[in-house]
Amino acid sequence: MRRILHIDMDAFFAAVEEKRRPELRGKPVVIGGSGDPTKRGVVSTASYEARKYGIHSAMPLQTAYKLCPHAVFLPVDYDEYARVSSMIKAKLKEISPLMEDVGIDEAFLDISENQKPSEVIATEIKGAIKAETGLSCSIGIAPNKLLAKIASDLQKPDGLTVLSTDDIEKCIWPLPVRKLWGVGPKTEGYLRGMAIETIGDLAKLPLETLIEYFGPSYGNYLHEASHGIDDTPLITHWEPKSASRETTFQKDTDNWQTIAKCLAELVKDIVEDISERGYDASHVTVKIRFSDFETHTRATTLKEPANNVEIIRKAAFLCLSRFELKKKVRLIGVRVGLSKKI
Ligand code: TTP
Ligand code: MG
Repeated sequence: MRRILHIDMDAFFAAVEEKRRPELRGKPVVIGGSGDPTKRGVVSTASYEARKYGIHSAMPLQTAYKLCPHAVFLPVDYDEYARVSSMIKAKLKEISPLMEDVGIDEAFLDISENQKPSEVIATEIKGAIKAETGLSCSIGIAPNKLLAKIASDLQKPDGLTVLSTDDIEKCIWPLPVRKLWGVGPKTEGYLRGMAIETIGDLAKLPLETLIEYFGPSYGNYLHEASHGIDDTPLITHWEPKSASRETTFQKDTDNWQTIAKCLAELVKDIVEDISERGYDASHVTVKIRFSDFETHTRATTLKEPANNVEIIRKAAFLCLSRFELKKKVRLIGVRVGLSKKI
C-alpha cells in the first residue's frame, strides 16, 4: 500500500502578505491584480477572514470591494510567493526526494519507504514549514494522489486528514462531483443534467453508461475516480511546455500603438523568463480578447527555436497583423511553446 501526502498551503498569497505585515493579521485581506479594487482585475486569493464576506478566488476585484469595502486590498507580488514556495518545496524534498510539485502552494510527497507513521511525518512537515516560513498548511494522507488531494481540502485551514480506502463511502461519496480531480464546471453541469450531484451518485452509475456519455477514456477515469482508485505515479520531474503572459488594459483600446507597446513588453518579459530557465521558443501565439469578450488567437512557428527578443517580437507582430482590429481590445496575451536548449 502506497502512502501519499498532499500538502496545500492555507490562503497562500494572503498568508505570505500577513506574515511580512503582522498588522494585517485578523483583518480581511484580498490579493489580486494591481491591488486597486476600483480597477479591473480578479481576486487571486482572500484570507479566511475575507472569505466570510463571500469573497473568493477568480471573483472580480470590484465585486469583492462591494462585498467588503473595508478589506485590505493588495497587489500580487508573485516573486515573493515564488520565493516562499521554493523554501517550502526544498523542505519537503528533505523529507522525501519523491516529491511532485503541483503548483505554487501544493505538492505531493511519497513517503511509502519512510519507517515512521504517516501522521508523525505530516506533523513534522507542518512544524518544519511553520519554522521556516511562519505559515500553516493542510495535509491529506491517503493511498493515492487522488484521495490525498481530496483529503487535504477536508479540514482547512491547518488540517491533517487521513483517508483509507475504507473511508471512501463515508467521506468521499457525499462530496459534490466537483471535488474530483478532472471534473470541471462543464462536466459538473452535464452530470447535473443526469441528476448526478455527488461522487457517490457517480459511483453508482454503471461503467457502460459513463462510457456511453463520456467516451472510454474519460468514462473509465470517472468510474475509477468515484471509487477512489488512482494508480498514477508521482511526477518528480517535468519540463514546462509553454510560457505565457497577458495584460488586461485598464480601458478597452483600439489604439494600435498602445496595443503594440503592450505586446512588445509581454514578449520582453517572456524572453527574459525563458532564457533564464534555459529554454528556446519554438512557436508563438498571440491572443486578443475584444471588449465583448470574443477571444481569438493567431499562431506562428519559428523557422528554428530561438530566445532572441527581436525574432520573437517579429513573430508576435506577424500574429498581431493577422487580427482584424475592428473592435476595441480588452486583453492581449502571448504564449510561446518551449524546447530545451541543447
Ligand atoms: P489555492 O490553494 O487554491 O488557494 P489558497 O491557498 O489561497 O487557499 P486554501 O487555504 O483554500 O488552499 O491556491 C493557491 C494560490 O494560488 C492562492 O493563494 C492564489 C493563487 N490562485 C490564483 O491566483 N487564482 C486562483 O483562481 C486560485 C484558485 C488560486
Ligand atoms: Mg492553498
